[in-house]
Order: sequence, then structure tokens, then C-alpha cells
Amino acid sequence: MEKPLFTLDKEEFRKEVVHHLRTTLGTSEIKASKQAWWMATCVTINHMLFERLTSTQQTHLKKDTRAVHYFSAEFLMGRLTANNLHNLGLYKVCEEALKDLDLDLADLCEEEPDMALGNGGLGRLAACFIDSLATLGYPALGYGLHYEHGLFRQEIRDGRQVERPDSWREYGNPWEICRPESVQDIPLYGYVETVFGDDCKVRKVWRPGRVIKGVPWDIPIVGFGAQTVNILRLWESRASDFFDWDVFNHGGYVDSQKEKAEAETISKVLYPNDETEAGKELRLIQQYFFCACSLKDIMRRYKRTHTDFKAFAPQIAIQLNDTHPTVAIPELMRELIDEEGLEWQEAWDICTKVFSYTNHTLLPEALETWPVYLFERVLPRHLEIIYEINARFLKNEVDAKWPGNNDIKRKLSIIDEGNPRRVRMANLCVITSHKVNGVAEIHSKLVKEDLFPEFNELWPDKFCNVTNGVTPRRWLLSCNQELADLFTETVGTAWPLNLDALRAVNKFADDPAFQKKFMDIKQHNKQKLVKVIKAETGIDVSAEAIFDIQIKRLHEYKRQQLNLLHIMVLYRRLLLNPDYDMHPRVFIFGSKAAPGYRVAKDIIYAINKVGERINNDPRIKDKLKVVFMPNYRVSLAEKLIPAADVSEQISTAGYEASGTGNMKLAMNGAITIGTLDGANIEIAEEVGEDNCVIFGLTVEQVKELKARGYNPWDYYYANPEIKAALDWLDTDYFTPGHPGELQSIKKALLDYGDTYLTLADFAAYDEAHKRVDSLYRDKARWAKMAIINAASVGKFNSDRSIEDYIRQIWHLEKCDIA
Ligand code: 26Y
Repeated sequence: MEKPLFTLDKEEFRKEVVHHLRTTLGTSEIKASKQAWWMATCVTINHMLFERLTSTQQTHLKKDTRAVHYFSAEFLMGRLTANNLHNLGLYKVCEEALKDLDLDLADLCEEEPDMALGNGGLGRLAACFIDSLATLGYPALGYGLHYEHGLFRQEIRDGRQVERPDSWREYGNPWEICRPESVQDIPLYGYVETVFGDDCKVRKVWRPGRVIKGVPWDIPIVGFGAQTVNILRLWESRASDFFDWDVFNHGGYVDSQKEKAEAETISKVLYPNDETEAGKELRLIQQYFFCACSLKDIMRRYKRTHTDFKAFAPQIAIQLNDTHPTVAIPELMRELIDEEGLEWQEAWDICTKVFSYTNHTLLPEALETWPVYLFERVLPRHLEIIYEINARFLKNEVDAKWPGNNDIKRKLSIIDEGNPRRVRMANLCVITSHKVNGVAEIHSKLVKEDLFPEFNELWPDKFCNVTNGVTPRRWLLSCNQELADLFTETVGTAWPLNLDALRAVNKFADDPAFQKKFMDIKQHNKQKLVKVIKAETGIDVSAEAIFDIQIKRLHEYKRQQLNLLHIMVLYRRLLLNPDYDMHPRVFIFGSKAAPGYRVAKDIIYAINKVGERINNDPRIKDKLKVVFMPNYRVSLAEKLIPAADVSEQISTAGYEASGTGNMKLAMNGAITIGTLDGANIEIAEEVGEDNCVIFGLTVEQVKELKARGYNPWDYYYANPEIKAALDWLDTDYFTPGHPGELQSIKKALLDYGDTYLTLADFAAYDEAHKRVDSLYRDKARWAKMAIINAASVGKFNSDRSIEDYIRQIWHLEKCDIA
């Protein structure tokens, strides 16, 4: 840190909190609830933070800096109290101040609801990236949606997932600031008119059918060291002021309420799907709504200092976080041509310089497409623009390179000519963007070679890689403070900014004294998790067991079912041989399933039912436990990750774009058991193959096996343990009185062809677990591995990812804040 910013001591901090408790919260020390104390603490933090926010924004304006605008339908922020305190350098001061008031800071932090405005990896990545951008001092804005309800709260009832609404701001949120001065009006529906202008030019005019108001809420994003405080701007939809007051005044109160409700629906709820397209009109409107609001906001800011558009592309970078904000492309074209009077070519030149696109998936079912008829109804002018972009692209680029080749034309066209015709958002992104990146080396390679080979041939320089990263401030400093302190004690204070500095810890990996310190911290974190598990599930587990953790969205390609199958096989071995030699193991899951994803929900049910039986079976003497933690979310991850011994990263090779949980777990000293997929490959490179447990088919082998014709029944008949475990699912052993309740798992793995090669990888997975078991018994060996993992993952700092984006894509400069 360059200079200590906030010199508040604990006395002053305490006074401030008490002051705000009285004057802002309107209560007193005697009456105040925990929630009120937490709020008063937040107000105190804001007091310091707003000052930095203002100076940052003023400096950016004065210096007229180039900035990146990160467009994302999801920002999975989690909680902000501890994070903001750490980044302001005030955590310990606050902790001491509260202690003098007989309050525990960690305890107060539990009062904060998670900001769960995202599904999983993609949303959390956006949150880590805006943290890094602020930390590194780059001018940046996050733009997204102010969902009233974030990702559903998951309850488990009799083993099944039940979705409950999430109301993160029911009692107010101290971090957001409403900015009525920056409200926007957003048109929708209607028709396009061709008019003859005064300038004798033919112009297109969109006559919208209705207008929605966009209200911005700003969340300050405090960089570590608090030099820069950037903004995350989230748009809330409201009924427009244009709305029908006449109707209202003439007794149409109910009708006007209906309009209001319809307008507010747009930002009402986050779609709880990941990886499978929701395809709903409301989702398209959500996407358009936040993109249009954000572009108007960018335009408004730009015009404060410019009178023409020459400096637009030099000043503005827009990153599209997956295809969800793609409609920003035709919207910017429309703004520039229809509203600002630019020629097509001028507008197109700007767009192709401004936009870049990050791909997060190779799964065909996750590539967004929209029916043309829907576009035509909701965004008629945008459809015209898309047609024009497509016509020019097919003629000028495709036909020039592959004259008369209609197959390639059909494949690269933005319009899929099926029935119904559809707009392919990824094609529009690739055609417009100056850079397209994947999120791990292997993923970026597959994006080029398998997903967009012709585009790659057309524009080889367009494609690049930026391997994902995570912020070590949240995922080590804040969530694992004891380990953070040990690292600071060992290598100094530089590591939260320069995670590579932890490499210096490697020289202590063999040192018994250091090993003991390191493993004592792990043990303590496990003991803390034991209590959380008991409180959340009622299950007793021992901190002496290996904590083996799989935490991520539930998807067949992520293969929680492989983990489950292996657990069943272990259980059966223990039943057949009570002396079966294994170190006690606790398998811990945390996972939400998309509400409409049947098999995924069945897998959750199966994990819970198998777990129930195992956990209550005295014959296996607590050698095996299975815990399903309900309502997996950022704040729960912060408790699970520091306590993990083993990190399960077992996706079918070629399917997980990157993964980021794998990085967080390794950073906290967990040993990865993983396939050669996504960022696992790079983690293995960094920590060394000896310090993780790699197993299973490679991307090439997966392709080969599929090409040869994969038949899961071969594995079923060849491996008696697989057969026994799968046949077990037909009985009522795990669901007494209800035989066959778990059959869908078996069906997916046999009758429906086991799309994700679970059975093909089973034997290798089992062997890998045997290796984990034997490694763990060698305490010194295990400690060494754990230390090397935590000390060697500097590459996966999201600061490094951001510098890669800057260098390859955004070309920004850091801005010192006065
Ligand atoms: C189309 C819509 C339903 C949709 C909504 C959310 C589609 C996808 C998603 C979310 C995708 C996602 O989270 N992908 C993950 O992105 C991470 C960050 O790059 C990767 O680490 C991870 O491998 C990938 O699955």
C-alpha cells in the first residue's frame, strides 16, 4: 500500500459506530439488535468509502480516462462487509472497536444477506474482476441488472430441493446508492417507420409500443488499499413517467397498476438457469433493458466531454460477459445511426472497436439463440440492423473467402434458417468483436478449433485466451484469516497484491514446524466447519476425517453422480468387509440445480438419500459420512473452502470451460482430484503433477471414445462394483418403502447412453481416490502437498487475468487518484 489512507483508531471507530447507531439507525446501545449494529458498522464504513468514491469519479472525469465497461447479466457479489473492511485496511481496527462494545465482528457479518445476483461461475467471475480492476487502479464500470430476487434459496425437504424466493434487500441494503439523476427511458415493442428527413435523407425511426424507466443503483467497489473506488451500476425497471396518467385519473387505477407491475417484472428475478438456455421473452427484455440503459449511460457520460464520436472508440471498451448482453451491439448501432445521425460504416467501425466477447461454454445447449419472430415483436429495429450486419458479413467476408460455398454461409450466418428462424447471438458477437476469448488455455483452443473453426480461419488474430482467476482478497485474506496471517508472517505483506510472492513459502514445505502451523490452521478450519455442518444438517462429523468437497452447480457434465457412485462403492466395500482399510472420509456437497433440470434434482435427492442411509449405519463405524449442505452460496463457500482437504474437479474432459472453485480450493491448501479439463490443467502445471491427483480420459480420448461409439453397458458388465452400485438404485435400500425412486440416475447412466462418460472414468476415479487415501496417511507428505498448492497458485489471481485483458484486449492505463 502506498500510503495509509484511514488512520481511524479503534476508539474513533467505536464512537463512529455508536454515533451512527443513534443518528442513522434511530436506536440505542441498549435496544439495538444485531442487525442494527451491523447496519451502523456499514454506515461507518460507507462514511470513509464515499469520500474515495467521489475522488475516484472526479479524477476519472477530469483526466478523461479510457475505461472498460463490463456488461454482465450476473454479478455474484456475496457479502461486502468483511471484504470492504479488508480492502480499506480497517478489518482489525473494526474488530477491536466492536469487541469493546461486546460485539463480535464475524458474528455481525452473518447479518448480511448474500447479494446472490448470479447463478455460479460466470457471475462470481464478474465480481472478482471488478474487485481486481479497482485494486489495480483501472477506470472501470460494471453494468448489470438490479434483480429484486437473486438466485433462489434452496431448502432440502425429505432430501429434495425446494426453491424459495431470495429477498436480499427486504430490510434495505447499506451498500447501494440510488441515482435518480441518471434515470433512463427504454423503449420496447412497436414498429419501424421510414421517414424522409429535412436533410433529404431517408431515415428509420422506431416508434416504440411502450417505454420502461431504468433506475440505476450504484454499489461502490473498493479496491484493495482503497486508492480507487469504482462503481457497479445495476438497473432497476419501473413504470415510465410517460405512463398513462390519464388512465389513472379517469378511474383506471387497476389498469395502471397492471402496467406498473409489468414494468417492474423486468428486473424482478434472476433466471435460475445456467448452461441451458431459458429462451423466454422476459429474458430477452431483461438483456435489452440493462444493455440499453448502460449504453445510454455511457453515451451521457461521454457527451459531458465530447461533441462528436471521434473519441468514442478510443475512450470506451465494452466487454460482453458471454452472449447475454449481445443485444448491446445492434443497440449501439441504432443509437449511433438513428439517434446520432452517423453513417452505417462509421457506426460499424466504432462497434467493431468497442466490443469484445468472452465465451464461457462449449455446450451447444448453452449457446443462446432467439426466435426471429420474438425479436421482430420486441425489438423490430434491432432485427433490421442484425439483418444488415449479416448481409454485409456474408457478402464481404464469407463470399470473398469462400465464393459460392453455401454450407459455410449457412453455418456462419447470424440467422439460423431452421423452423422457426433464430438469431444466433454468439455469431453476432464473434462477427462484431475485435477480440473473442475463452477462459482457460484448453477451452480457448477448443473455442477456436471446434466451436468457431471457420471464424478462426477468417480472423485468426481475433481469438485469444485469458485464463480465469479469483481475488485472493476474498478467497484467502478474508475467508481464511489464520492462513493469511501465517503467510504474512512468513513472506511479508505483499502477497494479497502479488500472489506469486507466496512461492517463497515453498521453501518451508518440508519444514516440520511450518507444516505443523499450516496443518493446525487447516484443522481449526475443519473444526469450525464441523459446527456449521451440525447446525445446518444435524449431522455429526469428525474433524479427523478427510474433508472431501465438491461445491458447484449441479450439472451432469460436472459429474456429481460420479462422486456419488464412488461413495456407494466404498459403502458396499465397508459392508462386505468391515475392516476395509480406508482413512475416515467425509464427502461434502454444496449445489443448486436449475429448477427445471429433472436429472440434476434427482441427483441431489440421491445424494441425500444415500447419505441418510450411510450416516445412520452403525456397521461402518463412521468411516464414511455424506453431507449435503443446503443453499450453497458465496458466504457458505467462504466457510467450506478453508476447511477442505480434497477438492473434487471431476468434469468430463472438454466440458468445463475453466472452473474457478478449483482455484479457490487449491489456494486454501486443498489437494485437487481432477480430470484434465479447464483450468485443472493449468493448476496441475503450476503445483506440479505430484501435488495433485489427476485421473481420467483426456479431451482427445473422450472424442475418440465417442467417435468409436461409447457403450456404458460394457462397463456395467465388466465391473461388478459398478453393476452392484447401479443395481442398488433399483431397490428400496436407500428409500425404504419406495423402490425405484433413484432409478433415473441409473437410466441416465445406462439407458440414455451416459453422455458424460461417467462409467468410462469410474475405474480411474476409484484408483485416484485410493491414491488420495494413501497420500493422506503420510502426514508429512500431505502437509507438503497442501502447502505447495497454496503457495503455487499465484497465476490464478484475478489481477493477473485483468492484466491479460488489459494487454490483449482493453489497452487501458492505470489512473492515480488524488
Ligand atoms: C443462457 C443462460 C441460461 C445462461 C445463464 C448463465 C447460460 C450460462 C450461464 C452461466 C454459465 C457459467 O457460469 N459458466 C461458467 O463460467 C465460469 C467462468 O468463466 C467457468 O469457470 C465455468 O467453467 C463455466 O461453466
